[in-house]
Amino acid sequence: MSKKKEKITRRKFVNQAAKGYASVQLASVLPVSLPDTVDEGTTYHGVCYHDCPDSCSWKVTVQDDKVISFGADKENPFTAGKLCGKMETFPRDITYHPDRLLTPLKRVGKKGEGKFEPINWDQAISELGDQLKDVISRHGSESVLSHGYMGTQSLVQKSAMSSRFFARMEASEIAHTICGGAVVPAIFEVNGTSMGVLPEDMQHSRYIILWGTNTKHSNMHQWPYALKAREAGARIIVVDPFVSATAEEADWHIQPLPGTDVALALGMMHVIIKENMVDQEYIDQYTSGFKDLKEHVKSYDPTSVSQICGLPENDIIKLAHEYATTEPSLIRIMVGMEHNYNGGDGTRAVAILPALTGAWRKLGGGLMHLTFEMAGHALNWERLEYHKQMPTQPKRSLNMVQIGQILNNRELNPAIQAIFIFNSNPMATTPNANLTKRGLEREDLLTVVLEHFMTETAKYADYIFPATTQLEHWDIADSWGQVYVNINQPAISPRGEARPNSEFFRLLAKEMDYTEECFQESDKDMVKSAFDSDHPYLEGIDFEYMQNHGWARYKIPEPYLPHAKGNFATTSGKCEFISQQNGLPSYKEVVYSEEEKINFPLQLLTVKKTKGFHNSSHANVRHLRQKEGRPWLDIHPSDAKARNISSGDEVIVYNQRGKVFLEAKVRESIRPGVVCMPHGYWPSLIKGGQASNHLTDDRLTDIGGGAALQDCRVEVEKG
Ligand SMILES: Nc1nc2c(c(=O)[nH]1)N[C@H]1C(S)=C(S)[C@@H](COP(=O)(O)OP(=O)(O)OC[C@H]3O[C@@H](n4cnc5c(=O)[nH]c(N)nc54)[C@H](O)[C@@H]3O)O[C@H]1N2
Ligand SMILES: Nc1nc2c(c(=O)[nH]1)N[C@H]1C(S)=C(S)[C@@H](COP(=O)(O)OP(=O)(O)OC[C@H]3O[C@@H](n4cnc5c(=O)[nH]c(N)nc54)[C@H](O)[C@@H]3O)O[C@H]1N2
Ligand code: SF4
Ligand SMILES: [Mo]
Repeated sequence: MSKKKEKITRRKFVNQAAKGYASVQLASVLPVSLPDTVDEGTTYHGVCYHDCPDSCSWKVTVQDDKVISFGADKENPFTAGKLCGKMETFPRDITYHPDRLLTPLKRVGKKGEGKFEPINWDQAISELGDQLKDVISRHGSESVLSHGYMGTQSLVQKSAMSSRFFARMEASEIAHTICGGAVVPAIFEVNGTSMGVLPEDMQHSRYIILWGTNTKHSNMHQWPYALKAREAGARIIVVDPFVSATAEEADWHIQPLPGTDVALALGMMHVIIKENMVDQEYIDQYTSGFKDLKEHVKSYDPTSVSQICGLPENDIIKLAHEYATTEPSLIRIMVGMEHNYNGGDGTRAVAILPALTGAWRKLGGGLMHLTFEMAGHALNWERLEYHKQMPTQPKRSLNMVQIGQILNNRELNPAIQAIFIFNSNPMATTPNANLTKRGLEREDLLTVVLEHFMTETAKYADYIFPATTQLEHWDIADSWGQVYVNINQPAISPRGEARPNSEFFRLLAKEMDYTEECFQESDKDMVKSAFDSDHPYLEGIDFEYMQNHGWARYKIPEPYLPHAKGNFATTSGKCEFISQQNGLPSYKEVVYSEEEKINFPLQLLTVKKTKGFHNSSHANVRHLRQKEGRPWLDIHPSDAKARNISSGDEVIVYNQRGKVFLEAKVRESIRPGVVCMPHGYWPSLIKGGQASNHLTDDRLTDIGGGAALQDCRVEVEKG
């Protein structure tokens, strides 16, 4: 395979190591001893594959097909010389993990029992092809469900080949709703786009509200821009029902009850409009629906909002004042705020605020959300999403939040008879896991999993195929949190018999007699074709440039002031306060059954707050798990006292769906009536075998069919 190589001499290696580039050297990367000297190696460009806004660039140096150094690409300004803690040791922790799956496996025990025997690729693909043909002939192609998600968000291994395969088959596809399912459509209803203030322009802001996002932790390369702004006089406000790592560092932490953001934003509007702190000219020229909004927010007075949100009235008034009178003001949202029944309307209400005050006029002012549309414009999607041009298409889309219901629903027409799970671990990451388990236990369900590890989900497979990691395959990464594009060059040969997801689908396509040319395209060619684009964002950037540099920042005209003069991407071209589909945003009480209200009085938040895990990824890495310690429950002293619970006690958190054993941490960081546990621990690696999503409900958000994960009621008892 011809890879663009940068020869590295020993001197150069030592120099780079000294500069900190070679942040992880051989001894800590490989389970073998360190040779005395490193004479030379070959350095490759790569990019982090995680579903993370930062999409960091890395460099990896290889000698004799072994990784000898790995670390952040020092030259990428956004990566800023540092990968996060969990990724610094990625080669050792994931690629060379002793438990890595290195051969295809076939189930020999009962479903879920975890008993498998190795099988060779040819045999496994041949058996699978036969079984799949049988399923399709008896139940139709829509009885096959493709359940791929964002375990890698790099485009080739995420979906470029698999989408062709499932389009050709006319299978059912899974709707990707669990992350961004509510915030994205909601923001589009208001602004017609998710694009707003560029990440780097946060440094120009003077009032930054980090609204339901744990920047320091989930978007750590954004945090320095907040600090830069603070050095220049900005205040940093965090709106979060929990004292997150970011809230701890905020100038002001506003701690509303979960799911009440919509009321808080409407309450701010009430004050802003009543006290005439609006930018009337901006409103008149660039927005629609103000008259109705003005009427609507009259009922969201500080007294009423204070009761909904559980906040002092004065805080609501003060926040409205500070926000409306400090320029430029910026609201940063990501995903944290969407995971409740009011998630969509909360997003819409927050998105209206910058238009009301005209914050969009100044650099660093407005809303900062997701940046995926940059790549959407720049790259050649006709090639990347080739499946969209195929004459056959997936016919049915099913909501991943309710995978448990889907697998158990025999009334579906047709019911699901075969499922392909790749880049995802639904037993750990989707709600109501015990229901999913029941579905995956069905003897008549053909389950195929492509994985690096024997996850809780993989245990239920009939066939498991070992997948390559980011060090072993080609790929390309767009980003949803910054404005760089990266390529990923394979640096080492695949370990064992691991193969890229794309190769699995190529082989199976052949077995299924899918003879179309698109199944011949190589991964490298797919990467290449993505840069076959004449969009101005990619001016001077082609595949060759990417081979040499690894990454590129889109050529965005600056200063980037997307809505200084309106220019919204809605059908009216205006910021739409009233959505055509959903009217004005409003607060809705979450409906629980009487039984739930009585038996399960506490609201449980399951939050991605472990530094060492990425969703459920890395939670099987011993040193990271040791750092995180036992999974725990934050509980307020008043709730703990009522249950005779002290810090350090084992507690059982339970509801009608599941039961989880945790260690109590009694602290004020959580509000009375709310408890919080980390999300990400592998159920199989903690006591009792159940984790966060064994408790969560699979109810949907108000907009977009997202996951209302945080609307979850539990009771807690001493264990
Ligand atoms: N270290 C690490 N980084 C990650 C991830 C990871 O697992 N680990 N996951 C990545 C992924 S997939 C994503 S989507 C992003 C998500 O990153 P964020 O958008 O920051 O979302 P979360 O981390 O889910 O939640 C952020 C905060 O929202 C708060 N929150 C919960 N409910 C509410 C509410 O009703 N209102 C408000 N205002 N706040 C609420 C939580 O307490 C939490 O502190 O992070 C990415 N980065
Ligand atoms: N309770 C609760 N649940 C949540 C959340 C929460 O905050 N609370 N957050 C939600 C959010 S925002 C998200 S994005 C989802 C994430 O949900 P998932 O996408 O299921 O995330 P991961 O747990 O990281 O699982 C990804 C799997 O992909 C595998 N993988 C990685 N790279 C590859 C590859 O190249 N090939 C193959 N075949 N496999 C690969 C990894 O080994 C891992 O097991 O979880 C959601 N679930
Ligand atoms: S998980 Fe996020 S912060 Fe960590 S290396 Fe990957 S992209 Fe960077
Ligand atoms: Mo996510």
